[in-house]
Amino acid sequence: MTVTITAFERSPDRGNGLARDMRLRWAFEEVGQPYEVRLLSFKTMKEPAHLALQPFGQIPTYEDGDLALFESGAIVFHIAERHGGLLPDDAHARARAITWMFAALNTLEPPIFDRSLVRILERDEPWYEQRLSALDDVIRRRLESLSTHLGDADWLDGAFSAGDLLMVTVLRRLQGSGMLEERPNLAAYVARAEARPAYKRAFEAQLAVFTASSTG
Ligand SMILES: N[C@@H](CCC(=O)N[C@@H](CS)C(=O)NCC(=O)O)C(=O)O
Repeated sequence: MTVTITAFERSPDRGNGLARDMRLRWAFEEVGQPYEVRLLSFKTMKEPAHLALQPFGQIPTYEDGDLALFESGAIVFHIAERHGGLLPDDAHARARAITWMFAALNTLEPPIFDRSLVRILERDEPWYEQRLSALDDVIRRRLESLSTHLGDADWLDGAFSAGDLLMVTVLRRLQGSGMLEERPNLAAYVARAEARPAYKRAFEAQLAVFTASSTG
């Protein structure tokens, strides 16, 4: 049975690969697992059938037979556990890679995602500049620490792992802000990940959805 995930019928990021289905697509491509995609409108995402799969009415979800999952990090972890290639075999190295998965989603993603939301939703508010500047300060501190950890290495801990996959999907949201470029090793880290054939296949697949929705 083929695994099915859900994604936006029309992604608000206009095919830039920032929606969280990109993480799943990339993980599937890295491990060589075929998948199908069910596209959802914003309206459909809030209806009972989807809420039964994703209690918060969001994408992505994952269905494999009678197993249904939500939360992109949990799904990437599930994919990585079921297939070789995204988590090391050595128990300690594996635990460290999982730690980086959590670091991406718990330490880096919250201020970076908040920054995106503030820029969209709070631009006309009197506190906008102050709030953006406070978030930028937090993000810069996080990036400095990450940059120091990464140093000259290609990946966060040895071979490319699910930790890198999630971290890069989070960092990509900063492209265009100038903040990644302030840390050349982080900009190179993201570029290195984006050059992976699996990443490119995943990106093209989600872009094709946006292109079809714009021309259809
Ligand atoms: N923590 C969740 C976040 C899911 C999420 O925010 N999904 C976004 C798309 S990337 C969404 O569905 N937004 C529409 C909405 O919240 O109504 C995950 O990682 O899966």
